[in-house]
Amino acid sequence: MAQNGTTDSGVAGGTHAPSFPQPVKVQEIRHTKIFINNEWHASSKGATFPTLNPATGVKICDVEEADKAEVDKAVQAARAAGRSGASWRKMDVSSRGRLLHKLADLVERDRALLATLETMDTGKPFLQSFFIDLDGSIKTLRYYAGWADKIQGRSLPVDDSFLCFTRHEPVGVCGAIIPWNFPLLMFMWKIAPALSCGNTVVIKPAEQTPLTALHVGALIKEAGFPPGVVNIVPGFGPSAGAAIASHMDIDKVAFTGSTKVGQLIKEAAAKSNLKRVTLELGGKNPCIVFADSDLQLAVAETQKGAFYNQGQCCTAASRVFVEESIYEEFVRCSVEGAKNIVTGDPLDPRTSHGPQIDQEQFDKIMELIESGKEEGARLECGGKAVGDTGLFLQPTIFSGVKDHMRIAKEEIFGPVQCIFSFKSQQEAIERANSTEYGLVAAVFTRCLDRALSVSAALETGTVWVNCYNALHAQTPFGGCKMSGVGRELGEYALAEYSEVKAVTIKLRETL
Ligand code: NAD
Ligand code: NW8
Repeated sequence: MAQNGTTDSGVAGGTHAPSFPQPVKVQEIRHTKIFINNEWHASSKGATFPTLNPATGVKICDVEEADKAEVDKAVQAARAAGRSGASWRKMDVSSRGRLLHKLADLVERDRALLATLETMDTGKPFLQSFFIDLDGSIKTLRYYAGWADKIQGRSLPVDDSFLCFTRHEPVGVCGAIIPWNFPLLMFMWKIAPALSCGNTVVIKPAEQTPLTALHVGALIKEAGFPPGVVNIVPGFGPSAGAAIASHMDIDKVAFTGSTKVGQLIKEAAAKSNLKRVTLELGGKNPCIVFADSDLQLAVAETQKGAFYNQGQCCTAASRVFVEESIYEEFVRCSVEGAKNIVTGDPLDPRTSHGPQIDQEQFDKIMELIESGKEEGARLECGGKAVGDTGLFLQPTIFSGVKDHMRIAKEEIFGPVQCIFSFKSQQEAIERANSTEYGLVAAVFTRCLDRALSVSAALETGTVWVNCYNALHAQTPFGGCKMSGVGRELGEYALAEYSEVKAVTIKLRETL
């Protein structure tokens, strides 16, 4: 399976002693229980669920299953921890920042272990876990640590008889429901801004990937966060997840996952207590490659965009529009690049492409690949399983894709790149925008004016110019249209986790 002997570009190169980090030998998974009030709890109804390694199909361990009863308990703990007078609320705000930095220190200390657990649970290549997921997690914690003592209200001019000012207060108990594609990173994207603003949290990891979140539970306790500030409820969507979305005593819910479940979350929030909702949903993200672009760069970045994390990214570059005059060359170079991707054991440092997360996702992707063939797209490479465990899939490229085909319209969430041809800038923009999604887009061109005008015309929350997946803790991330509601990361995310209170004081006339 792994074409051992070849190395992935850059990271694992070198013939001497390995200079890259190594996975940790995990003898036993230490944290498999429900984390409430800084204590580990068993399921009240005695239920557990297995978490599997998608690279081998072998069970890693069983995890205690949280259900509505545990969510209720977690919400009570979070409510008590966030009450005025509780230590979390009385704490000097810069100490909140210190705690987030301390947590970042502990994540750095356990970096290799966390990267190993992430790779075992998701199948993503170890070096990607180590360098991307862990790096992003640590940066997110440190970025919001820095905000903790800089979240300020304003004083507002009215007239001499009033003093008006705003206070940016915590929203209260924040629920979070996260997916399996970036389990640790999404955990940090949710808890870091929430805690920086002084909230408390009840968070549910995805049932496929609970392990890194639970390890971080132990680190949260070790860092010294007061009990109840963060509570982790591993469990399933329709039970524990739905209990969060419809809870009468949760003030806000942040969700990342499918559009279908996003709709359920917003509906449950509306029907229960009108809790605030932020949603980070899917995408059918367009890239527009103009003939004047750096072709090798455009090929490499769109390829990374399509296949990164086995295509299991909300940001996956699944529609690549290429200007007619360079179309053939672009397809040829893309196919050449795809054939060099090394599929194999995710713990092997040479691997750059691992398995899909589970059988259900694998089958859904294969079905869409079949539909692409049937509808007349040209399969340039891939399209088949690798090896015999069932979950490894070759990087797949379709050319000659037409806008009406299912592969052009539906989110695939797998390693499938669809390449289209276009004639004019206006046509490319219109076709890029003709989707109900609006998460990210990319433009490849050497012309500054074109880059700016096309960026303005694209209906997405992010536009990358001559790059892809360029995420930073400082930069807001989120979707337009059916890709979501609200923004994560950056200063903008603070608004999603604070309630603005206006205080107006009538002054006695003294003049
Ligand atoms: P999902 O939306 O079902 O799962 C995401 C999270 O929501 C998980 O924690 C899950 O337990 C929870 N959940 C599921 N049903 C729920 C409910 N009724 N109420 C509350 N919470 C619920 O996603 P999935 O089934 O794992 O994947 C299906 C598709 O979703 C994928 O093929 C892909 O298109 C999309 N997806 C998107 C992202 C993203 O980052 N935007 C991540 C994962 C999956
Ligand atoms: C937060 C995230 C990042 C970061 C770097 C590189 C490649 C891909 C991703 C990524 C702070 C700092 C850096 C990526 C992550 C999440 C999604 C898609 C791509 N994130 N990165 Cl959903």
